[in-house]
Amino acid sequence: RDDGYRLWLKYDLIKDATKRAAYARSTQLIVLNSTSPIQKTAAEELQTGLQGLLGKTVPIVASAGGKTGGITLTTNAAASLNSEGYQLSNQQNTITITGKTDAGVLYGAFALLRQFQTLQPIDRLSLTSNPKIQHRMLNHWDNTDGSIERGYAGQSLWKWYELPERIDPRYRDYARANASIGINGTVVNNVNASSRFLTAEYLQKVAALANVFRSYGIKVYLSVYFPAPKTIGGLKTADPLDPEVNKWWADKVNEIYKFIPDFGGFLVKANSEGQPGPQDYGRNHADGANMLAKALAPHKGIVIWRAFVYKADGKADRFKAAYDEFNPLDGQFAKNVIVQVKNGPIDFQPREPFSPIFGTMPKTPLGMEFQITQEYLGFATHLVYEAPIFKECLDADTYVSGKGSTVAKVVDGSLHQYPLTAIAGVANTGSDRNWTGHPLAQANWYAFGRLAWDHTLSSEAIANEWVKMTLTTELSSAKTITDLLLKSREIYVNYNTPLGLSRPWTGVHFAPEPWQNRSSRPDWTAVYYHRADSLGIGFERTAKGSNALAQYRPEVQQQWNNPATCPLPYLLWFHHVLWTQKLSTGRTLWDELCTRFYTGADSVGWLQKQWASVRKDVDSETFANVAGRLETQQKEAIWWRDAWVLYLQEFARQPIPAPFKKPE
Ligand code: GCW
Repeated sequence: RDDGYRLWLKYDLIKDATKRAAYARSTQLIVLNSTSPIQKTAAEELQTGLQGLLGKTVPIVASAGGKTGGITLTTNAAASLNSEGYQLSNQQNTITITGKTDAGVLYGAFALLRQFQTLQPIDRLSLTSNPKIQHRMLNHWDNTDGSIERGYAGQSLWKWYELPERIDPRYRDYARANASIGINGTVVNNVNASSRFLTAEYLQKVAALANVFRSYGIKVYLSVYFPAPKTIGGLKTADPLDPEVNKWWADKVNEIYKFIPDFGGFLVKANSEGQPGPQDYGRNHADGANMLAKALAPHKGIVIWRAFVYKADGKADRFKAAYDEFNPLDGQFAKNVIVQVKNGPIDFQPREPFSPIFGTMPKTPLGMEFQITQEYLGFATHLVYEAPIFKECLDADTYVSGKGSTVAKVVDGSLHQYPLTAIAGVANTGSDRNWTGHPLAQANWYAFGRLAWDHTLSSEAIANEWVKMTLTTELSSAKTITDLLLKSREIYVNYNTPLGLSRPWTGVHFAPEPWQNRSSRPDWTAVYYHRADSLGIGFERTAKGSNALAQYRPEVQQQWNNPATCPLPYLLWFHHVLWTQKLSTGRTLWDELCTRFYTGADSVGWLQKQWASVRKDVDSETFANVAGRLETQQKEAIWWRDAWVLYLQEFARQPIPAPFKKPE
């Protein structure tokens, strides 16, 4: 029985005895010649993994004593690796894991286990790997009361009421899972932050978590509430240029480092969606970020300042807001500040063009923010494998320094030589036994970590690796599941927001509401985004409309500014297109939309069939869990299709094209 708790660290016995014997030859000892807690973790993880995979207890020893056939852990400051990279080699059945640092050894240990888990040959093992991005982080939108904003897998993992005294063993399992994919930082609380997290009461609790995560190479960060000097400091202002406010933050930061000596730093959402910030005092984002940066600098802490901002203005184009506020500040941020940008200009939609900011701020380290939790992707009910979403953005060419200036090269610092680099994923974890609600959503956590380490990996390779480690090593079923994961995102897009539609929601972000125009803000209605009318649909962002396209380099504009040549997945992001317009597919816009809604919904049936075919190779509990969720998804995909088609038909006034049938 498998309830999914063990994630991709299952370590079930390898069935093939010949394989086991081959691996056994090089795994007779684990040689640990270090007192570092992180290296000790590495050795123990190897021992745990090998116990399961090979069914034998491998001793951890301080010296090989002349014996061959073991695994040696070692650090070498002169190795040509970056600070967290590793090297694996096998010579005469003796495996060496080399890191420049202890963390490198830990990542190397997990990489070696991955070789065994995915049944790779190891005789001539020779592998070098370096993370391309320094700060690889999860952002938890978790609150003091245990709820999670946009969390769909139960309550928060952090039991604030029990901390710091009781340490839930799950905290360690969380750290193991993250370390195994190279994640080295975690922001434990919501960006819509409570100032309570900065009180001594909570700092003790956060310190207790940090104590668990430390030996897995993971640093803890906090989201901060910008006016905390007022709410918990008793000051009259939180103006970032006020000397007393500066002193308050400096003292607070000193206090934090007493609790957590290796504290990572702050994440800040300010002047965004009603959150206060420096603009309340006539200051700008750089003023706010730099004030916090100054307090953190003596401790080597960093500030991650979010660029997710837009005004409650029904006339403006929200697409342009972040660029307008941040672009003029390029080069004005302190050295220990990273500006964290969501992948797209709006908000984690099923498909968005990359944020124009990535192509326009060479003097400011820009971090990437992806959303792993499926806020706009059917929560934990619909199957959407997200690696293709992440890759689509990372591989996009900004042209900022000519052809080949991909978003990935901006974010990993190689293009502009950023001194600091970061990538964050808004976590999809929660208190559900299987961590992510949907068993296959574990793949999204996994994929985020693997891409944060190495953005050149393919979505397919990551999916296949995850499937083999988590579900089955039977080749044909592993291939079927990989294929189903890879197609899942496009299927969702087809019934949810095809051809570049976006945000057909108001508050809940789950059910179709393309007609919903009652809202507390003029920019939170559905029509604000889709712009359907009697002539056509889509948001005109060329010079004929909001001209948001002008925020991109000319080469990028060229790809998108002509409706006749704009790739169909992005069409309605940039153009208001007539219902009767013929598209490159030979269909009119109306017929193409209908075709996508219908085939998208039908394809969920295909997902179900594919899943049914792997039954014999997947554990029964996971099988039934996924099958049940796919059934719900099928029902809801039809619901999406019908809602959109019937609503848009009121504008388009056209029949549903054959062979599709009008919904009842
Ligand atoms: O996507 C929106 C979400 C908010 C979230 C906000 C943000 C944490 O609906 O729940 O707030 O983005 O990213 O700040």
